[in-house]
Amino acid sequence: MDEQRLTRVSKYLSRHLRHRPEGIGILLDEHGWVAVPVLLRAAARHGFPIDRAELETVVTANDKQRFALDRDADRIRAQQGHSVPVDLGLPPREPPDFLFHGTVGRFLPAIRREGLRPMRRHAVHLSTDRDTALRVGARRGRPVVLTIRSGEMHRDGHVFRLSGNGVWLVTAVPPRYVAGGRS
Ligand code: HQG
Repeated sequence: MDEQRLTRVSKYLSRHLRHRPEGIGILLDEHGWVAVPVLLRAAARHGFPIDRAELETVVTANDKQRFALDRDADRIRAQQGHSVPVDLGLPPREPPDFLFHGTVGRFLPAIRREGLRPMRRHAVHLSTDRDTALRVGARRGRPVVLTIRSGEMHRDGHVFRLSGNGVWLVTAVPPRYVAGGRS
């Protein structure tokens, strides 16, 4: 499976497992899962045939481990990043003292004013290292990395969860925990 096909299938799955299941007529269960044969049939019916082997390759080879199969490989879901309501069932976890968020300069005035908001997703995404945050920010322009005082947030009662692919999730970050911008 070449790189281009891998990316195309990954984008297609992200779209329908995170944002628009109804676009191909599938229903995600409350935890975000859909049966693999149901997904494959729906994709084929909507002009994007994917075979089972390709699906498994996309799950295992995905650069960010965006998708997970359940234990018996019967069902698939996106590990995070949803805009449709799903309960990923992730337990609360104590975060490290500092986490990082990648964004761009044009959002800084609003972020300073109101903190980080999840926008169209369910949660604000934070990473454990600056490099990942830089890459996330760079999707939108010249990246700025914000340092988040996550340890302090946690001590103040904010609930953090860690997705299956290593992204820290929190409902929002009030402005006082945003330590500083750095290009
Ligand atoms: C910004 C990709 C104004 C926030 C990435 C971000 C990540 C505000 C944008 C994952 C704001 C939301 C998530 C406020 C936050 N005012 N702007 N108060 N609060 N923002 O895409 O973190 O490839 O929903 O800084 O790699 O950029 O899809 O979030 O710029 O892991 O798997 O609003 O998506 O992963 O954008 O990216 P997003 P994100 P995938």
